[in-house]
Amino acid sequence: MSTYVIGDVHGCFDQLINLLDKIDYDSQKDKIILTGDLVNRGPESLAVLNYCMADKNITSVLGNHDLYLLYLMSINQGKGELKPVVDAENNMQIFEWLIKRPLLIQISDQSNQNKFAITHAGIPEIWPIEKACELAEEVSMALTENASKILRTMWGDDPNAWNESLEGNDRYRVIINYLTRMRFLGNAASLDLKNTSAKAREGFKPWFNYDSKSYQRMNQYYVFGHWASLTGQTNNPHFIGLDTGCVWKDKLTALRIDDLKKISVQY
Ligand SMILES: [Mn+2]
Repeated sequence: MSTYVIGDVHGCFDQLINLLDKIDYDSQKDKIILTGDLVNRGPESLAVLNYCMADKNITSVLGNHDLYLLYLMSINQGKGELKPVVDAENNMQIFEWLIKRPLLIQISDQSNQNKFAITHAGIPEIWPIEKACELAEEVSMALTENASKILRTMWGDDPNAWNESLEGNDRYRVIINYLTRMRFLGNAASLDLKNTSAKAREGFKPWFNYDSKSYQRMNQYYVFGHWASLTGQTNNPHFIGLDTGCVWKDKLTALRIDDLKKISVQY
């Protein structure tokens, strides 16, 4: 029995199947957790969703493109590569499955030595794991209770930093932006959401440049996707980037959590 985390698939169904073949995935024994962005940009978003929904041992955290799809579905408006999903016969079933995916999954390996916090974009250092879990859960509850309102009001870059006193839509929006869109952070964990490159602008640094004491103390790993231009390079073994640019004709990558081995297939 193995657990694998797989990076952003973005509708690249053939590459997902190739990777599952390569790791010898056994749906009776193994588990798969995707880092989100199952859909959009690539050619076969609907096939990816149908495949994942049909297998109870496959799940995902929500990515920004998954949330965008949920938004389009909530207003019944198909666009680009997402049109076949919005118009699909089983679109209600897809919506119900996707909206129930969490924003954060924390798991342990079999020996219970190492812990893995899986999100689409990452977790800012200002939130200890427990706090991040609470906030992710708070958004999930709100999405369950009032999906269309949250999906309509979550767009935008403001507020640009966390503040405990935030409430309502601003609070949900900033939590979603940290967990699904973050790359660089500045002072007081302010988000730079405009820069999608791998190079920080002045005054900012990658979110995973944690104070070294805080990441080494526990056997805690942070696993994320989203940042394709990093090509998986964080220069810190506790922060594992798995978006290796499959949709940009590069690689799709899986991490086996028990031995931290990475396995990739080329587009
Ligand atoms: Mn993303």
